[in-house]
Amino acid sequence: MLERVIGALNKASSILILFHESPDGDAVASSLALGMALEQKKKKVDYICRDPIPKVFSFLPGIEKIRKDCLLGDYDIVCTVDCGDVRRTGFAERVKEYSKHRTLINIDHHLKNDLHKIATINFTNDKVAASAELVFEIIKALNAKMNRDMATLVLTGLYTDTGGFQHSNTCPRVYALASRLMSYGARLNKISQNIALNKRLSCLKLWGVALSRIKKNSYGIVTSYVTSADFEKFGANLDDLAGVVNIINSTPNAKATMLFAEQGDGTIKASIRTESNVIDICKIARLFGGGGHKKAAGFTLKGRIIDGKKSGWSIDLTS
Ligand SMILES: [Mn+2]
Repeated sequence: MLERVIGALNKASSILILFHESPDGDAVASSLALGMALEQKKKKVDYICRDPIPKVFSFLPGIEKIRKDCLLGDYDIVCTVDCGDVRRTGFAERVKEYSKHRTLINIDHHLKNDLHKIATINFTNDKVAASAELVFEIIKALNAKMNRDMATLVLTGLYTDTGGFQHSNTCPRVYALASRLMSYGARLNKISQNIALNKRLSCLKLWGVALSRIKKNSYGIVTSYVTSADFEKFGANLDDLAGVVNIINSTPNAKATMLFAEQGDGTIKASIRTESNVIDICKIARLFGGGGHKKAAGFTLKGRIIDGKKSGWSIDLTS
């Protein structure tokens, strides 16, 4: 499949790179790395994402190039990166239409999904830790020169999707690639400074609330929640919540962790994590119309959180 991807990219003169809504580090950084390699090959490259890019990623080289919208038809190729599902591209109808007549390349490490069915070429592998690993292979096969910025971008994807090399998808291959990227000059220190450290005060206070509400039931399922009122109280936003679910999941003997957050628009975002090899939480997320990976997934519900204080909390799905 790699040869087909390279063949198509070499022939194209303009390429649109599209990555998933509520973007994470892997989506943003892998897309920018791929684009940088293609720009080196004198291609016209644009980047789109439906949602705003979280501020923690502002240090990434090329971040200012990402746009909110554009006409897909203007490009010879559309590459979707890390999307998981056509719905998550944020432009489902347009991507479906585009794929009927033009070349759609799907680069992803999520399990086979509907994007898989409509793409002209799939360069996918759900055994790798991050889309960044796949993008690295493409960059190499394009014979692009791996510079410091590109290496930093690929390493950012690897870093974020392995939770800073802590999740169970961190394997010898991941470390070997990280080592290679650092030998190209990738700035690991800058990545960890920006992503893991340097938390805003509002973010830490929000985490405090989420952590204080941890409950573990008799099945070993750990839950917590944050409400719109919490976000308002601390001047925090949804981006600030990223990462705390992993800390909650460090509860001893937790089978799985679920964090519910009101998004302020009448919906609740649920993030699920597990370190167990026998539970596939992506299947749970899919039951609710969401998706993700075996060990990190999520979904969205319509409703609101009722904070019952002493009597506990619940989710009201009727509102
Ligand atoms: Mn990813």
